[in-house]
Amino acid sequence: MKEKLQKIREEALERIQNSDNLDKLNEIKVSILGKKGALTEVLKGMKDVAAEDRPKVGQLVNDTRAAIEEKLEEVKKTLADKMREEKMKAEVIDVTLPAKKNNVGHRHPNTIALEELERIFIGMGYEVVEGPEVEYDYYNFEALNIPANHPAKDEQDTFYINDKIVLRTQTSPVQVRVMEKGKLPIRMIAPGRVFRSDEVDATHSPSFHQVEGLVIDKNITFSDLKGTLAQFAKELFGEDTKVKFRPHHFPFTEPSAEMDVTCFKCKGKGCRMCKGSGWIEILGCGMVHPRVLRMSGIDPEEYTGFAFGIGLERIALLKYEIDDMRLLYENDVRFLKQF
Ligand code: 2U9
Repeated sequence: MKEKLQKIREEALERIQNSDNLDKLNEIKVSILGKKGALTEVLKGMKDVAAEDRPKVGQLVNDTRAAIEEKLEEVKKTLADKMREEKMKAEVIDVTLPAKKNNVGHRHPNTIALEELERIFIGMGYEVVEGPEVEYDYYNFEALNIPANHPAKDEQDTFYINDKIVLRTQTSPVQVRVMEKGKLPIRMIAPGRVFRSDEVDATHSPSFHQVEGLVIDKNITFSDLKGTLAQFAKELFGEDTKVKFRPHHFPFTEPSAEMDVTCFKCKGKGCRMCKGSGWIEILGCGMVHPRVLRMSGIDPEEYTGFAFGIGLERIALLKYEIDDMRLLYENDVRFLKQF
């Protein structure tokens, strides 16, 4: 028995010592100390040992087990240390490598232009109000003095949901809804998406954005309109920007005008940007038509107002010298990351 234990011990210690990974070490442990392990088999044979020898043999078995366990622990620690060291070596960080480039998102040119317009008008005391994109025909046309036979109402120009509901063709319905509430004076801008049944090309899209403005108070005159929009143009395009107003026609304003600014690229000399004229058209405007005021419950004898409409994409294209509106809708990252 003694020799047998001695043999188990020697063999085990040697195998443990030679084991080169933790899995193998565990296999060895099971093969010696496990249920069917060599040492366990010896223990099972204890019943055949003479009673007087049992304490001695028992002691020997315990010593053998302790020696093996101690060796197992020792080698396990050595192997774990070795593995950790190898892992550390493999994972060494080269701090001289160039840093990984993080892609940062960019604001869309429309968003940049909108935030700029909002900043300017908020600075002048205007409120920003939004409203529904799906509108009643009444708010989109009738309340704005656009008659039933007006070409804008044609199915060619307007997306109809049914005979009473449309996709708004302008953000003016938002202003009508504010006027109806009856809280005066009004100083507001209504930015948002609008829809027109246009073919897509470099300057048209079936869905684009407007920023419309409305001011209503006692004694508002065309001078207020001119002063406000001239100041707006200076803030948007630079202090040396001049404006001019050309007579125009809109059903919802009377008189109506279009406003041009001196070309910010050539300062009025004439270039490709302004098609040689020195002027660039940027918005439509006018004094709110008395019928529009009356329809929303405002007395045109007591209150007057002015309104304007700006195409947001037009401002973005001009400011960033982009020559095709379609680039604004494709959302190609290579295009967007320039802004
Ligand atoms: C109310 C009364 C009047 C809004 C106005 C324009 C002139 C205008 C165009 C600019 C470029 C549309 O996007 S565009 O094609 N808009 O020229 N819009 S006055 O007038 C209003 C609005 C609301 C109650």
